[in-house]
Amino acid sequence: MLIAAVCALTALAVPAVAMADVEPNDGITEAEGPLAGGIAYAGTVANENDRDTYFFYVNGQQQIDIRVTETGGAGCIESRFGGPDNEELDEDSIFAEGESHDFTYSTPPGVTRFYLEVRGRCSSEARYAFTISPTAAITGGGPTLMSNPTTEPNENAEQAFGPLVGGVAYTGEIQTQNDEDWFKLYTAPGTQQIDVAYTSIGECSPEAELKGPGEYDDLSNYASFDEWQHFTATSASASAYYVRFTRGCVGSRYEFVVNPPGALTLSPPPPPAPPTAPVSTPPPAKPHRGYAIANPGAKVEKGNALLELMCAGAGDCAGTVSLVARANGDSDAKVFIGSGTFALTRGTSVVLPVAVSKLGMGMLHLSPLGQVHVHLSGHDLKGGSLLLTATEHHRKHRAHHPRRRHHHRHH
Ligand SMILES: [Ca+2]
Ligand SMILES: [Ca+2]
Ligand SMILES: [Ca+2]
Repeated sequence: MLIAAVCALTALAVPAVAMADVEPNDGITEAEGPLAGGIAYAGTVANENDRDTYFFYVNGQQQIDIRVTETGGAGCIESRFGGPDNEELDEDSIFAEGESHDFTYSTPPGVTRFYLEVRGRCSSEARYAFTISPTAAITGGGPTLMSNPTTEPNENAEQAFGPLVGGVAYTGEIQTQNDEDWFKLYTAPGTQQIDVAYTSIGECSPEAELKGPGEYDDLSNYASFDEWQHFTATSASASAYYVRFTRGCVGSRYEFVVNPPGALTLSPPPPPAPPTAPVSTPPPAKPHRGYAIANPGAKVEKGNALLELMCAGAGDCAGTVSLVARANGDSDAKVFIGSGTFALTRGTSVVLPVAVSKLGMGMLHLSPLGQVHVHLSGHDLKGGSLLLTATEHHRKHRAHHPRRRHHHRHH
């Protein structure tokens, strides 16, 4: 028991020591990790051109401390603490010989990735060590992805490299002043959320673009050096997307990853379906409340008119029909101008004489079941025969608008 207690005390007081700094680890696309908590990592920067990049994952809301110590080399290091995309959270560029600096941070809920970078400041070698605590706050997570070089030519959509696989890191380079690097990816059927993470590896950044299937889907931005940026898009159905890198300067390199893997497929989207004829499923029979005269320029006059009814629905049609008019200038007052009864089997038609006793714009009222096509004709009609078509209530506005025009003409 005593031995166990002593061991536990020793484990607390003296953290395990691990050699880190396995080159290449220069930047986020080569970052070393994921690191563990409570371990003293040690490394060396060769000169001012060397930087060592590490990453680790924190589980949940924690108050973490990353203590970086200069351990040899006349204070020739600087260090930087980065967030999930290596955006800078804090930096310390002043390390005296043997000095330590603590990066402290309250982490958000969930599992979050953080980066730590140590850079050389002198032409000579410098050594450092660092420890992340508390130990229990640090959790596991995905490794740095292997970079997959892409091939030329890929100058346009037809030549685009791909289809890309999700969760794979692709790299490329702008090799000439007019080099364009195109990549294509296919989204899986259904609604898919895609994320394109991209970064510039060199100091000279190319422009990145995500081109979607829609006219306004294109996103573009300059890639940032050693920092992940993202394009996010919602694909409503299986579609082709393109990622393009252009501009920048000759020699600018980039890396990008599309996620999640399940949102992508290697199968191209089906060709756009030809316009399909409206499906002829007959609507259920329902009472027709009213029909407006479609031709607003025509007008019923006094006398006998002929009303042709065709039973065009799925079933038989029967009932009574009244032709009413709306009094001049008062859209609510209705004046009865004629009526008839009918009984039709499906697909047949009948012509009913309608006595027109009042003038006005026609409004046909039916009280039957069944879908009825109505045709009104006769020598007493001005402007020829009237085709009366079914008008639902929500189309009122359309039926009224021409009437206003009509009235204006007569004022
Ligand atoms: Ca390095
Ligand atoms: Ca290229
Ligand atoms: Ca190219």
